[in-house]
Amino acid sequence: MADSEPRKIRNICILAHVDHGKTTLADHLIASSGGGLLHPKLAGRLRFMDYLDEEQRRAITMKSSSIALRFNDHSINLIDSPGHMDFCSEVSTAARLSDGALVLVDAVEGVHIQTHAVLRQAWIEKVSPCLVLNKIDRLITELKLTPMEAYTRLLRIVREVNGIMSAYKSEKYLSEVDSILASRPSSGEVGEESGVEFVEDDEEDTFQPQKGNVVFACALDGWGFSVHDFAEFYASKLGASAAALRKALWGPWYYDATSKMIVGKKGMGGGSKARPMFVQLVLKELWQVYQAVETDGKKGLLEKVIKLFNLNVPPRELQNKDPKVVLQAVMSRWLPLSNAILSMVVKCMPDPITAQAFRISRLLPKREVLNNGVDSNALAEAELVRKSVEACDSRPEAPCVVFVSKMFAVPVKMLPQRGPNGEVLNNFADEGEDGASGECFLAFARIFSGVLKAGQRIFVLSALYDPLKGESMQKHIQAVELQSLYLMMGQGLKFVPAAHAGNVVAIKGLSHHILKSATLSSTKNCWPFSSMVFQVAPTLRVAIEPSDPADMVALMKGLKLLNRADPFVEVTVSARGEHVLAAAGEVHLERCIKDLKDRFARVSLEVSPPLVSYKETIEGEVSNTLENLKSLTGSSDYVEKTTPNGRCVVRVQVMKLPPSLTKVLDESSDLLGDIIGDKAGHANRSLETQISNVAEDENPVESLKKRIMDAVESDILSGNENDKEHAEKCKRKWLKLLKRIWSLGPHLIGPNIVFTPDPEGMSTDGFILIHGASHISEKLGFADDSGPCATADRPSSEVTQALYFEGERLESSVVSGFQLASAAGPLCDEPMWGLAFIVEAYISPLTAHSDESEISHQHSEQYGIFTGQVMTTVKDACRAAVLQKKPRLVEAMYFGELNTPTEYLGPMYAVLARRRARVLKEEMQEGSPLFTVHAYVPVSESFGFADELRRWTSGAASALLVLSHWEALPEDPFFVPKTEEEIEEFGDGSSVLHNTARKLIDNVRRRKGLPVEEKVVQHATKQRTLARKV
Ligand SMILES: Nc1nc2c(ncn2[C@@H]2O[C@H](COP(=O)(O)OP(=O)(O)OP(=O)(O)O)[C@@H](O)[C@H]2O)c(=O)[nH]1
Ligand SMILES: [Mg+2]
Repeated sequence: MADSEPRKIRNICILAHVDHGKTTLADHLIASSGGGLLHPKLAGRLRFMDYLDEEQRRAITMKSSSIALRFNDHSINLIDSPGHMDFCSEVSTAARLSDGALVLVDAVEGVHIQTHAVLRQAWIEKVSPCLVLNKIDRLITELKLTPMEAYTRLLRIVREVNGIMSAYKSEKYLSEVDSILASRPSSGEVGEESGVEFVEDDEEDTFQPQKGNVVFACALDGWGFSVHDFAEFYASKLGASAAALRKALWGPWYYDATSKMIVGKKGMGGGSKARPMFVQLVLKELWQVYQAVETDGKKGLLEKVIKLFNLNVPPRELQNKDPKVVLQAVMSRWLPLSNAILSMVVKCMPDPITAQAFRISRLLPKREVLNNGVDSNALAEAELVRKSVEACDSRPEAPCVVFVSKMFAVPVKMLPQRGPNGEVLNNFADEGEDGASGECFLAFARIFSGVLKAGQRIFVLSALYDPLKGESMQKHIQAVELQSLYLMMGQGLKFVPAAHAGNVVAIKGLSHHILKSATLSSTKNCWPFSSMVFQVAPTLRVAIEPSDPADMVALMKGLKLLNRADPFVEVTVSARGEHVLAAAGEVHLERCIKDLKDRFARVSLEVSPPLVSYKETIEGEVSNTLENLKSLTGSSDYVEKTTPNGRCVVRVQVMKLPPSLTKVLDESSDLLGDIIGDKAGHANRSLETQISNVAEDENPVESLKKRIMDAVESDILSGNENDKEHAEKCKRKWLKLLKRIWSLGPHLIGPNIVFTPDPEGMSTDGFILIHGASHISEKLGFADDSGPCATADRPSSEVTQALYFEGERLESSVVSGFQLASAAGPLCDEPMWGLAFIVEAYISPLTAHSDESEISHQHSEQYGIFTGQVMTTVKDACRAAVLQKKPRLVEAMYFGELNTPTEYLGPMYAVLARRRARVLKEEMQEGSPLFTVHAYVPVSESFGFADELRRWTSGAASALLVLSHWEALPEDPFFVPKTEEEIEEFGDGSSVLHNTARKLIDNVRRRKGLPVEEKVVQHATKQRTLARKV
């Protein structure tokens, strides 16, 4: 099978929203064309492709897997994919290996959020889609629609899906989410451009039933048809041309029985109750069969249909007492599902040769190479390789190019034990640690050019490989000898000695060379395929440890295997030494843990509650910038701390940065790292790709400076719309401040700033001020030459000079103190967010009452310690300053899109309210009974959200969450009710339950082992009450 002629191959995947019937459909295709793997009687119930226990138990697909089918003389590699959000990375891996996609839509549920996502994925990967409108039976039996109503509904779904496709085509697509999250309004230019394209591309719908690329199906009962199937039938029956019927069986066309003509609406005459041909000739017949089976008295109708369509149904099946069996017996013979689907696949989907010519620009985009200094032979060969991928050259002498879209684990015992000639294969060889764990890793791959053979030597190229860079690329290329090749039959594997271009296979022998995905090539002179696009990032993090510490090694090994087996999991070790597992969502996480426990680590585990990150900030009246600035530069409002040896006094003031500035700093951390880290050459290169709105020739430093200025200015303007003078004053003050940026934190690039102290606040009483240096301002281009010169006013006495010298050396301690503080705030040791500090550190000379030699000894000894003292004191002072200025907790927010039928709106709002969600907008979806609600949901409240929503709405509501932004909780974590009203409203402060911020902080502190103030004894009465209840 693996050596079919490329023109006779189709590589396809099934994509859809969760539960729209992908795996059920696959069952029918396997039953009819899978070479006896599945008995037709079990089709639709077995869910053959869901072979993992967890998939069967939960009844959802969790991974994409492939099966080779045979239809007429065609080989069809079918990949079933999961529809659940958590596994959307598997959709990317499936789409990459396919040329065509069957996009399913449940006729009752209509287009859902994952339908959008999979259409987008297909579009990005240049996969040709066909539409399957599934679960048509539900329109008859559940919604009890008339054929006409059903037609209107189907029409609307087809239109909607076409609308989505045309939006992608015109590149005008900006999802709701994107537009809300986009920080900058799109410029007029872009709008105009796409407007032009939009007009151009309005031409043709992607999905047109009359073209045969839409199938109407009921995967459960095993039937389906395209309008072409009916056209053939009616052509002979009505004596019309099949071609005319194909066009007229969808859309506003009517059959005039008297004149035997196909006419438009007008031709039917006003007032007539005419129905479009699709309703009259197609849907009506279907409805009749369903009704005939349901109501005993109408058996005659059934016979009429059997006769009309000349069906051969065994009487035994017709007499069955179960109406479902009768229905399936008739329908699957009348309109066999697999026939309808597979003929559409063969007819409307491209073979690998056609497809690769079209997909090449996505798979291997053309590289612009400047022809100077590169190895021209290498370049020429790489071009040739690209050409042979484009042509899907399957000759043995063509370069062999393969793409591996994921690695997956199978138990070793599942591998075929015997080769094609009956020889026993040694499956344990060369698998090392994997062999010992009973798991073997296979690559899920497609051959794009040449012939791949078992035992062949091949190069594994990582995504960063560049054939023109020679020696420096060594770490991105490895030479490997492949072991075996298999044809995938769902869970089963069939040994094949070789496979030609255009086929999908599993490869053994790459487990130690590929982690997630890679390109394989028989020559070094080949560019790696472009990376796949994933819809979400793994964001749900938990810490994992073995229940028995002795099992640590097993756990680490297990994590390594899991990381390899799952394309989307991330395993890291946190700063505190915990093993952190990141998954895409709760269902994904649960499966990972189960896999770890049962397959990869085989030890019992402890899993922490999800680790949620927070930030810490202060409450700041953003609108009152000038006041803020005054409080920062005025000298009264500071926290003062002294080092233990009394030689250094630290005064710290803190203020909240304008939110827009915080955002710019946060978003530009990579860029700042490049600028600050002095990696100038590198910076220039990486910047253009980072910030898309930077014009090519614009200096990235300049543009960042401008963004910072714009952020500050917009903030000033929004706060002082009416007071120009005030605004000017603020701006001048800010400009001055921006010349004094000493450092950013945490990690030197975070969204917090420490400014150098005001040089005018001068040294007194023998104490001198550590000036600091505005390094960052200089690097960002803010400082100018006229800035204050710190050395100008230096007194010249020897002692003071030594002191100045010491002060300069202590500057780094001050910065380190600030770094420590900004990395761990006072509330719960989480990083600070959007704060500006001014640190004034004064040092005094050593008191000279000992003799000289002792001083110098003491001096040097204490100096070592002194830097540490200064650092700690600065850190403590910064943290204390934050505590004094109304500290607030900042939490991450999801943007959520929820869909629900109107009747469940109430329960859905209840769930949202319990989760502290903020509703942004709600609207009725046009032409459907669904309501769409947009809301912000705190990440900390999102765990179990989907489950709760499902429970409360009987599964009718669905939600999609994407990470959006950081937001400060307005609540004061230290709020204690004082006035009578407050006590009445919030209690006497004995319970922290009302205080969400406090609760969250305490949770983090407990997790980190920090002291938590729990008023256990203080409120003993409360405890007694509790005790009595128990
Ligand atoms: N009424 C009706 N139910 C169907 C039809 N097709 C599938 N179902 C049911 O829909 C449910 C989901 O079917 P699956 O095939 O598992 O759906 P899926 O798209 O593979 O789901 P995921 O892989 O988890 O995304 C099952 O209970 C099926 O029996 C249909 O045509 N009509
Ligand atoms: Mg499925």
